[in-house]
Amino acid sequence: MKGFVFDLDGVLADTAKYHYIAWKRLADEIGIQIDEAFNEQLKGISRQESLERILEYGNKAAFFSKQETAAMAEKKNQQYVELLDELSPEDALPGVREFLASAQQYNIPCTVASASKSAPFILDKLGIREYFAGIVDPADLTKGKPDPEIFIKAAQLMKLKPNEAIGFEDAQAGIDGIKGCGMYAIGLGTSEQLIGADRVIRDLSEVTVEELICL
Ligand code: G16
Ligand code: MG
Repeated sequence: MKGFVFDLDGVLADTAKYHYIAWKRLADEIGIQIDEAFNEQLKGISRQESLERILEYGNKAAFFSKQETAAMAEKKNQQYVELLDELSPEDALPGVREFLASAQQYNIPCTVASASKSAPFILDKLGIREYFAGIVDPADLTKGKPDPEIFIKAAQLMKLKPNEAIGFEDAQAGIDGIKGCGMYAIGLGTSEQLIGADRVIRDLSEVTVEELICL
């Protein structure tokens, strides 16, 4: 294995809680009740598609125009970005910094495959952006996760074929995308939640660069 591809939310940092707070505020305003169980379905899913899922869940999709939903998505994002201001280097999940520093020592490139348009800002806040050879721009994608496109692009940024890299993901949509291009998938979570992952771990402190490059 010659490179690592990282999802952001749920792998490098727990930003899902901020997405949830911002979506819940918006959903409350339009009279839709969402809870944390529903929020699981939004992990790894783009902003626009997340909003569509919320509106469908509340049977309100037909009530809003394209302009209105665009304004709602923008409002949610403003709230989300305000909440991100709290992020600091201590918010990197367990093992993240150590793993990235070790990959750098072994000269193994790392890239980010996140659906979030705020990925560069978050990596700066966490103080880990310097470890990445590239970040896939979700604006360049024709399809979001579970389509493999984002993971193929992440491998290309390292000049690798997908099957020469390992992808880390916490969402089923992401595992499906990784496996859809023949990449080795490490899921962060439990094997009941992450069907099809080649290996499941709790967090990055459970693996070493040394063992993974030998796969
Ligand atoms: C993350 C989150 C999703 C979010 C998406 C887009 O994906 O898991 O809940 O909707 O990014 O974020 P933004 O609205 O900031 O563009 P990932 O791929 O990092 O897990
Ligand atoms: Mg994720």
